[in-house]
Amino acid sequence: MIRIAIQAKGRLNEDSVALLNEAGIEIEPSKRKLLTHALDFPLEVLYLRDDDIPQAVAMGVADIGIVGENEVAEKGEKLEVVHKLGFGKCRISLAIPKGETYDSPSWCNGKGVATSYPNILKKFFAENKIKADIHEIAGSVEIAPSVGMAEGIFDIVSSGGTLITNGLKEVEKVFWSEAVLVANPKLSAENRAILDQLLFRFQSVERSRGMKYMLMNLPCDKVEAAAKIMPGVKSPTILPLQQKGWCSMHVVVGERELWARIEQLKAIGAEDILVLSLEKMIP
Ligand code: PRT
Ligand code: ZN
Repeated sequence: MIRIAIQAKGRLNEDSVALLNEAGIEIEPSKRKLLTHALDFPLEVLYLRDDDIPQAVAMGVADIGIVGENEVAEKGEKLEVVHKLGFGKCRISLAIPKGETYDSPSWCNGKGVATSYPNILKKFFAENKIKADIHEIAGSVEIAPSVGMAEGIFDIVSSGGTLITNGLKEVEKVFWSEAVLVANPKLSAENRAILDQLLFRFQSVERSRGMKYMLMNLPCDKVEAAAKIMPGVKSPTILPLQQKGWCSMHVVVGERELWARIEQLKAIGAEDILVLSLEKMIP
């Protein structure tokens, strides 16, 4: 049995639960409980605040966890980052009142900067040889300049809307983050095997994202040309139609290139094109 720590509520909770579900792992929906069991996989789910996940995994209270790279870097615990998960993308940036002129981090010299990420900020200041005051606050960092608590802020940004609403501008993008799967570096061999299984499922889910399954009819003498346009994963599947001289071609394709490829295929005589959604891709 492996124990995973995920965020109890907040920005990463929904995507973390969805990822487990898509990997075929049903977890009891009750969030009133701190600990729940997966129904058909040797997994327990521990719901925590995101700030507590790095330490919980480092201490072995949980074996693995899903948390933002920002928390991993800030807490500095000894963790193995197993895999990037592609959601919860954001950055930690320096922002200052929009009327200020800024040309380098030296703007911060002698000033106060409010943040929930003092360690990452300390490192940024050290790298840029800045001497400034770090005001650590737990939340609502973006209001610090307007209430006179600090001159600048160092906080998470995703769309940038919150900065604009608070009359601030982003002047340095310092740290890029997304949700990651982390593990205790001293997992038992049994739990390492379960982690590998879980990772394999996560990767299969990722692989199928944005992929479509496509079928079309085309004259058999166009199959070679069509396979050049749509090489598929290994190569296309070709089946004969009952109508002589016609074939059916099946292929997996990325959604982004779909329309361009369809134009090319139609130009060489493909017809009756079907595009279906794809649930899992197992290599
Ligand atoms: O209760 P708990 O401690 O678990 O949650 P929390 O309130 O500390 O964290 P939460 O749920 O807000 O965020 C969890 C994680 O999501 C963060 O640690 C990041 O890894 C990631 N993440 C991704 C974000 C954002 N995007 C984000 N936009 N975390 C916070 N924000 C904030 C941002 O600071 C701003 O105040 O959301 C606001 C909106 O951002 P804009 O730029 O889109 O306006
Ligand atoms: Zn938090």
